[in-house]
Amino acid sequence: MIAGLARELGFTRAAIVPIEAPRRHALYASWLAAGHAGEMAYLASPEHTGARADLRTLLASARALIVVALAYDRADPIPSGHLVRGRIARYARGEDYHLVMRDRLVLLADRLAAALGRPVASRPCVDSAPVLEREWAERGGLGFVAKNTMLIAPGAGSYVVLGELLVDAELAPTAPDAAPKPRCGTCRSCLDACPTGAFVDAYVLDARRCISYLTIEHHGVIPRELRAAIGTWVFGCDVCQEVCPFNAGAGEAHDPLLSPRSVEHALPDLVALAAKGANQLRQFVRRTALRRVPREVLLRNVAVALGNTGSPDAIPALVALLGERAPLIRIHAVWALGQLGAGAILDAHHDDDPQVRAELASCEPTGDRGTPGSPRTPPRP
Ligand code: B12
Ligand code: SF4
Ligand code: SF4
Repeated sequence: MIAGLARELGFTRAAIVPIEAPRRHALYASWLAAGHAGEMAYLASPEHTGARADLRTLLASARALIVVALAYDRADPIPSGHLVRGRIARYARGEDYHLVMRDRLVLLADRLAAALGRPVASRPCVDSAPVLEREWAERGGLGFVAKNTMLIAPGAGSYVVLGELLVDAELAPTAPDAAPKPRCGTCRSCLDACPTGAFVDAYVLDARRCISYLTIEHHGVIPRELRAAIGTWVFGCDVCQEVCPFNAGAGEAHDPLLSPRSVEHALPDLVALAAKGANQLRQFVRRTALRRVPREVLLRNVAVALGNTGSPDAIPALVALLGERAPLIRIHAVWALGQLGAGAILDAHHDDDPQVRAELASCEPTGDRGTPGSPRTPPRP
């Protein structure tokens, strides 16, 4: 019944899991203890760690957990023109999946109540809710947790987002509770391809080095030694999924709401993005996951990406960013201009902010900066 209701609502996969203790909570705790969560302090709060250990903390009357996966668009649109373009992670190119997922889970609860002929107490969970989402998806048989830590649903691949619905209805589990079978074999493509070397080991990611963390969760100055490796990602990163053989091919049908809203929401013209004022940017990010970062953080990311394009066409946009009020943006614009060999411009820039001045001082002196448009590639960390 649940599978049918979920399919009607557009979910790619759905399963029912009994309310039990998770098996990987100790791994989660050791990940936190190692400091791999960086500044995501909420993950270590007693409310979060407690609720992740016991689903009933979220709904005391819970009798079953419905886990779902929703596929998003994996195809890159084909842009026209020869603009300097950045990249936005695939999950963030369309309607914010948090909104889509929550709405669907609420509908699923309504349909379940109608099918059972009685009211159902429920609690939808997605992403920021204190739930070990990948473990429950694996326990429900939706797929397996892979070396890149992604839940891979064979057939659909890893380009799926997860959600859960706790319900007070007694529902029969849909998957045999067998031990999950990792299917990566000897492959380690994702671990080797990660541009910032964020994997400590298979199955263990140090978020502090992950481009997704650096461009979305971390709102301060990006460590200098990681900036070049970020490449042209301005929000999130898909490299460890792009190289995965389980993502080869077209995949299964995805939700149309999760398709890129426009080419600019997938492969944005960085010069145009850098020039957007507050209102234009608000419009651009409306109802997308991009709205989760403040303007200065997005423009910080755009500055880094412009610096990594190696294109002289990026220089005027970066000069304009030097006029931004937020020192965070100016710091990264200075770095980016240094990458593009625009030493004369930096020599002429005077700044009142001590952090921006420190960034200017850490750029090499004029003469060593090369000619504009000839980027220096710093050594990999
Ligand atoms: C914090 C967080 C991040 C952090 C840390 C990610 C990480 N790998 O830990 C950062 C900001 C880096 C991040 C990045 C991304 N995220 Co995120 N993130 C989360 C969040 C909120 C918590 C994850 C967490 O608890 N991490 C701590 C680790 C220890 O737990 P875990 O990821 O569940 O890992 C399990 C395995 O590693 C396993 N494990 C450990 N050792 C071993 C050993 C073996 C043999 C096995 C089999 C398993 C295993 O146990 C762990 C506990 O279950 C979840 C939502 C949620 N509530 O769960 C979304 C979530 C994981 N993120 C998601 C997405 C889409 C992404 C990105 C793809 C976004 C992007 N394109 O930029 C990247 C992917 C990077 C990556 N390779 O993980 C999706 C993943 C969907 C999927 N198919 O797996 C989730 C589930 C959100 C959602 N609702 O869909 N994310
Ligand atoms: S999302 Fe990018 S930076 Fe993060 S682990 Fe995967 S490849 Fe590395
Ligand atoms: S790239 Fe290879 S090792 Fe990495 S998740 Fe995919 S199959 Fe597993």
